[in-house]
Formats: sequence, structure tokens, C-alpha cells
Amino acid sequence: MTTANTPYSHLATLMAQYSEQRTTGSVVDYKDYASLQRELQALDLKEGAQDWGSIWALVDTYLKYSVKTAHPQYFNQLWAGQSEPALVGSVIESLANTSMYTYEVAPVATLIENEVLSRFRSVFGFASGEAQVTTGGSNSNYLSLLLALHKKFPELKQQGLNNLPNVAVFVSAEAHYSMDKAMVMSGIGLDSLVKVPVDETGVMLMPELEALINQSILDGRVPVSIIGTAGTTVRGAFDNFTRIAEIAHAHDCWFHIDGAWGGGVAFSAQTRTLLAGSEMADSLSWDGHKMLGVPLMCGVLFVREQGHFDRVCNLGDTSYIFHSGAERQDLGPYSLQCGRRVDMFKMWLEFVYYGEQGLEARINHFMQLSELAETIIKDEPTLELQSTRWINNICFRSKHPDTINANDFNKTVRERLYQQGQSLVNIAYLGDDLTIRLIITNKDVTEQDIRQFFQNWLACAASVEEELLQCA
Ligand code: ABU
Repeated sequence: MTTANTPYSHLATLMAQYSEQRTTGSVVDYKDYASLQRELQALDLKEGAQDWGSIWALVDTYLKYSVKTAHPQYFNQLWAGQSEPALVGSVIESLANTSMYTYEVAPVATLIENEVLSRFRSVFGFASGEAQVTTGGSNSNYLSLLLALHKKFPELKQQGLNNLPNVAVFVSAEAHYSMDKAMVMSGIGLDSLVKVPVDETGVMLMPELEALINQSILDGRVPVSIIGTAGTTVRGAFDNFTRIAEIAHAHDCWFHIDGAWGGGVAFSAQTRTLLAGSEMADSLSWDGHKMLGVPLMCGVLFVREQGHFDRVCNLGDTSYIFHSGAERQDLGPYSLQCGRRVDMFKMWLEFVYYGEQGLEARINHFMQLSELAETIIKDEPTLELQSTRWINNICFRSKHPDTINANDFNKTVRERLYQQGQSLVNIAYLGDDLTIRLIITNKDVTEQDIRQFFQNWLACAASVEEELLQCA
């Protein structure tokens, strides 16, 4: 087989074509579940025939019906876009197919991971601490809870939960749902999770936090961890980290920050102040695949003091695998995983290509576009901003005639835009009110794209309103 007709040459062509197409046309060629199932069945795949025709037909269908997450009208998630250097890193990492546990099998990847994490520890104010790559924010939040529990109760490692007192963990009522999962996975249970009310901008209320801690102590619970959020999932709110640090210190509690989304503000001088006090946290989650836009996954957990990963993750008879004995040469003993992808390679290529200045400009670009979106909403009488804008989350909705249910109305507009392939933007709830959560985090999105989004939204809202009023 010559190079010209190997699957790899076809793959290279296809990648180039898809990279062009994914930013143009419709955001999605929408089909409902049953119709898409029929399309896949119609492919008539020859299983076991070792036939490249079947493979490419399947790949084409996969791409044809995938949502174009790099499209400039894709605002649905806390990640979007495509960055070429990082994409190259992601592909090459798969091509070399190594695993991040030993220096022996991953020599260059180990050096790169150590270098990238060391640079980022400084960016996030954890220069003398440690950092570990995770599978993403949920996993980082879970790992941080384990570190907190094991610090507080060293006997946990040997005895498990048997002799543990009742504990309490405190999070914002608007924290990410991974906190609930972490409680279940760690075995301390949902009853130990205390959700602290927030103010009208989404910030955890400090007097309520203190009152709930005191009540927990009266109820016989030991406070273990307070979790602040840097950039809540819906509003993008930032908690008061300086105050949380003081409260955590007073109660001998671990202080964790979920910065999976908003931690990205650390890369810009304009936005970094939102993280004031975060350097006093015991740990901080951050995802490079969110605001920095490298391909999924690229999660990191930073810890202020060294030794915590080793205490929780370095276990069992590993003599068959870890032979180096040198600190941070075999990276497996610091991780919850065994086999692990080289997620920092793509991050490194992105960092090398754009530099700190390029990344800073990217964050500033998101904030500028978000300001524009906010202005458009405020200037348009039929739209309303539903929460103070902190960063590049914008929560808004269309106003509505009294005879129409606001939640149903806005949901219908959003779904119609999706099914017509015009845009994809998410919904969430602020209390009982549905909100449209617009996330601007694709580095290639322009002012014109933002204006286009609102033009499409308003046109669709007008036609949905007309239909609903006719039915009413
Ligand atoms: N941690 C994943 C959040 C996903 C999203 O809200 O877009």
C-alpha cells in the first residue's frame, strides 16, 4: 500500500475539509432520534469485512450529523471552537498512543506535562504546590474532596468510613452538580452536603455560610471542606475567596475552588482580579478545554501544598510498573487513573503557538464580545438581562405578552433555532425562571456573529410569538 491510498491520506483530506465546513452552513443538520437511527441503518455496514468503504461511510455520517461545535453560532456549552495547534497536539497524541504513567513509556510527554503544570501553577498562584491532570472539572472536584477528607482524617486510608464522624461540606446553591456526585462517590453521602444560598448575582452569602457551619457543628457534624466557585456554570459568578479562606481557616476546613470554567480569567490582567484570594485556597480545579479552547479533555487540579496526591493516589503493589523511584518522573502514583492520555501535549502546543499574550488577548476578546451582547440586550426593548454579567456567560430572555408562558416561549425559540440549524444556545433555570445561557468562548467568533445571533433570535421570537398568540 502506498502512502497515497492509505487510510491516513484520506483522513488528512477529510480533516482539512471538515475543518472548513464546521464553521459554515448550519450549526447542525438536525434529525430526531428515530430518523437518525434510520440513516445509520441505511448505511448497510459490512461488519467484519475489513472494508474501508463502510468505515468512511460511517465517518461521513458521523460528521454530517454532528453538531458543529466550532461554528460561530454555537454558544451552548462552556467550550467551543477549534484551535489548530491544539488540534494537531490532540491528533499526534492519539497517533503516538502513549500513557501518562511512567517516564519509561512516555519520556517526552512526562517532561512536557511537568513543564506545563509548573508554568500553570505559577499562573494560578500555586507556585510552591503541586498539580495533577484529571479527566475534567467533575473529577478534579471529586479528587479535591478526597484530599480534604484524607487530610482531616488520616485513618480513613486504612479504616475507610467505619470510624468517621458525621461530616459537612459546604457549597454554593449554584455550584456545579459534580459536587453532589463527589459526595456519593466518596461515600459520605448527600446528607453531608450543605448548599449555601446566593445573592441576586449568584455569589455565595457569607453570613449564611457561617451560620450553616455553626448549625452543622451544633448538629454534631465536622466541617471538612468549603467549596467556592470561580465562574458558576449558569451565571459565571465568582465567590468571595478572601472571606471563604478566613472562614475555612477559622474552622480548620479545606478550601477548594471550582474554577473549571472561570479559572481561565487568570490569563488576563483585565479579569484576573476576579480570582483575588484564590491563592489562599487549598485546591483549585481548572479545565484548559473550557475558556482556553483546546480540545476536550484538559483538566487540572492545583493544590497549594505538596504531598496530597501521593497520600491519596499512591497505593498498592506497583512494583510491576513504576520503576523510576524519582519524584515526578513516573506520574502514575499522583493520579486517580492508571492509563491516562497525554492531555497536556495539546495544551503545550497551544501555549507555545500563542504565548501568554495570545491567550490573554483571547480572554479579553471574549469579554469584549460579551459586553457587546449585554449592550444589545439592554438596548432591545423585547429582551431582558436576567442576571448581572460577570464574565462571558450572558443570561437573558425575550419578554413576552401576558397570555404566553415565558418559560415555554423562550424554550420554543431556542429549540426552533437549534432544529433549523441557525444557532445552539443553552437554557438553564434561575429559580423558577428559564434563562437563555449564552456562552461566548470560541476564539473565532466576531462582533458580526454576535449581532447575527441576536438578529436570528429576534426574528424567531417574533414568529413564535405570532403563532402562540394565534393559538391562545
Ligand atoms: N462542566 C461541564 C459544564 C458543561 C456546560 O455547562 O457547558
